[in-house]
Amino acid sequence: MSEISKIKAREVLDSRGNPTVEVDIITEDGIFRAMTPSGASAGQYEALELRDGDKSRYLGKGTLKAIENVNKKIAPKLIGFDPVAQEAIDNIMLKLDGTENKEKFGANAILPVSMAVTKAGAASKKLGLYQYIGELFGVIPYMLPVPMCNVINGGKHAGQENSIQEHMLMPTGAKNFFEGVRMVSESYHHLAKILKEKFGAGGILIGDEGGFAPVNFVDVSERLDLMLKAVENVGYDGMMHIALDPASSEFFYDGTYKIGKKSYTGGEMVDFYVDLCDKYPIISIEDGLAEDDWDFWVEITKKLGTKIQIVGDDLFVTNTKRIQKGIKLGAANSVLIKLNQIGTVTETLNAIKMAQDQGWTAVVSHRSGETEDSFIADLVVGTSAGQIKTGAPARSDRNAKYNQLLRIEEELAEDAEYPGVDFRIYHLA
Ligand code: 2PG
Ligand code: MG
Repeated sequence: MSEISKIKAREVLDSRGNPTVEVDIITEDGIFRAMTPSGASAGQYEALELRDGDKSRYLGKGTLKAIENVNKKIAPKLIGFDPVAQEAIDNIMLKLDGTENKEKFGANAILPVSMAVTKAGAASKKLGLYQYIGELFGVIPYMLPVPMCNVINGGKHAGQENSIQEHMLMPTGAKNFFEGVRMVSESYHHLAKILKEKFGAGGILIGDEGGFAPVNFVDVSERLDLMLKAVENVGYDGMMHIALDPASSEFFYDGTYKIGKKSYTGGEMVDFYVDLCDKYPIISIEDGLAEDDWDFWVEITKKLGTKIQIVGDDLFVTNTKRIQKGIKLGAANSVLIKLNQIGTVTETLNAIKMAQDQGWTAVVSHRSGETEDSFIADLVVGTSAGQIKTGAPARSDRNAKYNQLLRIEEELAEDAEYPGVDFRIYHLA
C-alpha cells in the first residue's frame, strides 16, 4: 500500500500561453504530476473552469483561486489516502465541491488531482498508466487508436468566425499505429507544400491544434479537396478517411447556422452533410448540429448514422446524464470524451462505459489549449476506445500524445491491436 503524503498545485502555462493548473502528488513511489487542458469552443454544459477574473493578471484568466482550492481545501482531505482508491477519492472531491457543475472548486482544480491520483495509483501497483486504467476500467486486450489528425484548422482555433473548425485525416488503411502516424505526418507535409504554392507564406500559418489555417480559406469543399490532393500526392489514396468537427454551436444564431456568407436551417445543415458525405470519404462528423438542437441531431443520425459516425461533443460534454438522453432519443452514435468537460477520471470512465455498453463509440480527445501531459494517450488504450483526436502531427503539446502512443504500441508488441477502418465494429452491441 502506498500513501498520499503531499498534494501541491501551481500555475503553469498551456499551449496557448494561458495559465492552467498543474498538480503534484507525492507518495513513497515518487512525484506524480498532471495538468489540466482548456477548451476555446467549450460547450455551455461543461463543468466549470474556474478563472480568477482579475484583469490585472493574464487578462482575467489566472488560476490562483483554483490552485488555492487544491492546496487549501482538497489537499488536507486526501492526505493519507491510498492512491489506488480512485473512485473513493473522486467521490470525496465531488462531495466537498457539492455542486452539479463543480463551480465551487472548479473542474480545473479537481481534474488534475484526479489524474495525478491515477498516475500515483499506477505506480503503486507497478503498472504502466494504460495498464492501470485498463484495470480500473476492466478492458483487456488493449487497442491502439486510429488518430483523428486535424490538418486544417478553422473557426475559433484559427481566429475565424462562422467556419468549420476541424478537418481531420484518419489513417484507416494503416496496418498499425506506427504506420498511421507516418501516413498522417507525410500527408501533413505534402499539404504544406500545396498550401504554400497556393497562398505563399500565409498558407502555412497554423491554428491552435497545429493544423494549417490560411487566411480567407474557408470553403469546406476546397479544404477537403486540397487535403485529398495531399493524400494522393503522397500515395495514400483510398487509405485515409476524413473526419469533421464543425463545432457548429459556434456558428449557430437563434435557430440559424452560418458558414461563411451562407445561412442554413437545421434541416439544411443535415442536407449539407449528406451531400458532403456523398462527395468525400467522410467517416465521422462531430457536433454537426448545435448543443441544444436535439431534433436535428436525431435527423442527422437517422440519415447518416448507419453510414458514418455521429459524434456528440458539446452535446454530451462527457456527462452521463446527457449521454443517456442522447441514447434515448437516438441523437448520435458516438461520444467525444474530454476529461475536463466533466472533471474526474471516474466520471470520464463511466461516460466511456455508457457509450460502449450501448454499442456506441467513444473518441478520446484533447482540448485546443493543451499541455505536455499525455494522459489521454494512456486513457485511450486503457479503455480500448479505438480513436483519439489529438490535433495535427505538429507541436509538442499534440505530439506528446502521438509519441506516448508510439511507446505504448512498442511495449505491447504483438499484443497491440489497431482497428483501422473497423473502429466502429468493435463496439457494436
Ligand atoms: C473540440 C475541441 C478540441 P475545444 O471542439 O472538439 O478539438 O476544441 O477544446 O476548443 O473545445
Ligand atoms: Mg468538438
